[in-house]
Amino acid sequence: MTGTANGAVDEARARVLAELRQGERFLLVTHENPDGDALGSLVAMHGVLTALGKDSLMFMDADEFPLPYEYAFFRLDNLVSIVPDDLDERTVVFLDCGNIDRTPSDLLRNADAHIVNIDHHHDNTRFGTVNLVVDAASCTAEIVWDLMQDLRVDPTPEIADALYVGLVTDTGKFMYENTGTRAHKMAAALIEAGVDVHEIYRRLYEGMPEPKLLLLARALNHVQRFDEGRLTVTLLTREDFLATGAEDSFTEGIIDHLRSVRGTKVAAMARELPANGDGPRSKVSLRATDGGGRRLGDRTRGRGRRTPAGRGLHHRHDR
Ligand SMILES: [Mn+2]
Repeated sequence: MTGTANGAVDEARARVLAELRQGERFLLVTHENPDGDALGSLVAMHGVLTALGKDSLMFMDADEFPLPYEYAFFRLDNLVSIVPDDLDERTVVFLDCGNIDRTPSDLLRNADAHIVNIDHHHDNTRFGTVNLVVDAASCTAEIVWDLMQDLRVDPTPEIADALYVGLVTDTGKFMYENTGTRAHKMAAALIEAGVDVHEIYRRLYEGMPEPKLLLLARALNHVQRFDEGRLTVTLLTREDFLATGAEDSFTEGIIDHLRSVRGTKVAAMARELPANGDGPRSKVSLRATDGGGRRLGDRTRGRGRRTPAGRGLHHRHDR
């Protein structure tokens, strides 16, 4: 990547550029429960490949829909929820996905696919045929932005908006420790390309459904503190979701309230997930406050559908 002394990254970057230039057909993939950077990188890369005249399809599992309300504005033309028959002939581009187990489709996981893995998680398992893992990047959108310069693709309004969503969400509105001059320079360039900053803010952070507020109220009501306040914890049961009408994705951001309480070293939120055929399931999210609120991990417990060990541990900047 420009400005780094890391030869391995530079080499990977050159290989990825060659893959993007030479490939004709692509399938773009991101992690399950996609966040702003996942969706933003996906949509932006799709725009870039389309601008280059390539055949690009975005893949997302049907279970991901409806998307969380804050991301519902993304236009997802050319999105498929079934892995296409010509997978063997497509270059599969993974974006913002630290571990192939975070892919909802078993087919993608098991196939002998030709994979280009573009990510910023430091513990990315490098599962691709080519791996461009830039842990100095604030978000995957920043890596896409960097590649675009060499591919000589100008940001369309749609690409610019998508990149900006990735940038603003993964940097905590430019406040997490991963925010450097590069993030701000990218923001400036995107604003020059036409991003309406306040409009994006409104889409992402206003228009909260009332059930989300009610769920937050319950979560705050259930707060407990342990070890002289070093551990701040809350719990949400199925009853809390049913009574408020909240969806699971409405838990997003609750843990930040716990983390910000003075004296807290670790914040934790446990929640019950809807039972499936295999019985009750729950999930615990953890954040540490040193290092700007590092994500320690999310664990799903029970015999649920997706329970690979350590799931979520690979997301230092995933917030
Ligand atoms: Mn990310």
